[in-house]
Amino acid sequence: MSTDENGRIRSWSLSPSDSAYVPPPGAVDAHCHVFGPQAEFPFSPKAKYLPQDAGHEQLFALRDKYGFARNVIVQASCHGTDNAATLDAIAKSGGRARGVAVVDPAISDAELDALHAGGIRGIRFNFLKRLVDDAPKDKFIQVAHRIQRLGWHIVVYFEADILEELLPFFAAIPVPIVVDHMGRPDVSQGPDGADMRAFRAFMDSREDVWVKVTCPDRLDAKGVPYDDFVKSVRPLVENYPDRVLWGTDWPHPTMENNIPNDGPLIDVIPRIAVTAELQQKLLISNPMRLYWPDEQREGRS
Ligand code: 0GY
Repeated sequence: MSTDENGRIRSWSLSPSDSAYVPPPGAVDAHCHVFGPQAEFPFSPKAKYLPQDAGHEQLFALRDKYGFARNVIVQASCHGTDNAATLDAIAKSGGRARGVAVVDPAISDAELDALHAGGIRGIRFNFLKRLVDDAPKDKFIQVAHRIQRLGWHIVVYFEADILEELLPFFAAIPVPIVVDHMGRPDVSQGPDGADMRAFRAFMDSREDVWVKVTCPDRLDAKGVPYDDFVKSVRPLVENYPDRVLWGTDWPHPTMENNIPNDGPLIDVIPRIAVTAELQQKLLISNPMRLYWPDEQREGRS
């Protein structure tokens, strides 16, 4: 584990290799985070991990290295409900980043409006016990109703073993639902395994469920070149081409014991989205529809 003198962990590679795959112009990294810098944006006292700084400059350097055009910055649990680091990164992106916030359910409408002005387009509900202390479903549903007027969506992070128990909660969400990392299926089961079948049933239950086909490093225990992930996920991209999103997950929170190399992660893209058309949807038109609908309507992307 890479820990600094203050006990802060590093979960990202300092020298990621080049990727063979080059994304098409306008590609969006629709799941990434910023950490700090701590001196400016302190971590939450409730944070379950204490990372080294991974700020917007590093994120935008990674974006440029791999040929992405835009980022969707998802508030990480280590910053709790203080979205200042995410908002600062968005503000410094020159219009090339938008974000997903984590909020106290008691947030006011005026505060929600301010988040919208700062580039936030969704709220994240995290159900992973190792990352958050509680996930109050009743309050989450109230917030989901209150963001409807803003045209936002909900991002949910959960593990496959609680998908069924969450179905009534999802049914009460009145806005689109975006699922992080496919709800963490066991990809070694293959595309027809129990986890993927249950997830597809959820995708089929309503047309406004979207999915991030992300994190081979978290989901494929066999590692690079992530063949199990590719085998399980390619059919999902082909069956739901208009509802899939992709992201680097940089700086790979909590992966300090198995730090991924970003190059091989990016090289998974053309193996799960095997045509130029699928890649265009996955990397450009789908994330633009969710995060930059204003520019989509004007025909810019
Ligand atoms: C991810 C995954 C993780 C962490 C967080 O907010 C977070 O801290 O999302 C994880 O540890 O699985 O999407 O970044």
